Amino acid sequence: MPKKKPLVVVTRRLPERVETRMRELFDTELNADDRPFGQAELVDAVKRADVLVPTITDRVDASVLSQAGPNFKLIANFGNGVDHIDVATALARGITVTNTPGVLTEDVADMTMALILAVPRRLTEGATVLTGSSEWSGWSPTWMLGHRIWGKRLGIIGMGRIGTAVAKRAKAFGLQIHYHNRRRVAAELEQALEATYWESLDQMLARMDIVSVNCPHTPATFHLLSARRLKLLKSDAYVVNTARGEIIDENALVRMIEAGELGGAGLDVFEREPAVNPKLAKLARQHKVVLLPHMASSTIEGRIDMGEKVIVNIRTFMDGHRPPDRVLPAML
Ligand code: 8YV
Repeated sequence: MPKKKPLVVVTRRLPERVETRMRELFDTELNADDRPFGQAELVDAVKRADVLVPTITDRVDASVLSQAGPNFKLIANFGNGVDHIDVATALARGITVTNTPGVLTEDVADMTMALILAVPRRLTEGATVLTGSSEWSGWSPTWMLGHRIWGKRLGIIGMGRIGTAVAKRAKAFGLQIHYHNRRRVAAELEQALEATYWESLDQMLARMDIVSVNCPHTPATFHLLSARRLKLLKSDAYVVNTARGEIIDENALVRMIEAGELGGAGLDVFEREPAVNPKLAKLARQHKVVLLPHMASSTIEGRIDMGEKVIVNIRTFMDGHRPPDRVLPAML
């Protein structure tokens, strides 16, 4: 008798090519209308399935995991960050967790550069001039002046894959690279980037013109940029976040920008997604911040690559081998 295909529940719509391949390989349940799963639907899925393919819009918490059925053995996350999954509980229950690292690095780094430029160079403000109700009065030497980023100090928090990809781009833009990371990176990489390592995040923050958040959200990085740390920044410093909203104390950030104690921010992620603090939206209308709706990794090529990683992880696991992108306790 042929081996029974695993039941794989996918919580959101994925690119067609990925869904087609998953249907060929597995007994796949897709989410045709793309409505996010509630907790009851997640529980129903883990009770019946062998594999769950969630995304950041699912909360795979201890309560969901405690109701998993006997066949449920793998969470093959569609995404890099796993802060929406209680990984410790999953591992304790013998459930393997995988993610999709590497394939969205360059796309996220590109959008991080876009946000690094956006506020200093008044990008969104300028773009609205030609689509607004009044006509453009024309160029003048003192009009629409921003600040150059060339020669400024960029402090990268989290020098992993994405942080490094940001550093490479930023160096080419003439920024001076500084970074804070749990570990110092290899000497060759530091030399190539002409990067300065700061063991003390506090000391780095006090000296930066632009700060980019590129670390994962874990219990250790929740509000890493706390009200106290934000106060260490120069009053014209500018904060960019394409990682997770929870890493910055968003209320403190808003208060400081409103009070003119910080230059501004470029944010792709928010503390209570998809809700966005109305005060941030107001600051965006004043062009003090640029807000994007969590789209730093949103390329069709990237989503297909992510889907392929999910498929490889499921197949390897089902063949009885270690999947390539296992999330390990040391990564939490
Ligand atoms: C994805 C992300 O869009 O992969 C991540 O961690 O933050 C995003 O870029 C999303 O998480 C997909 O689940």
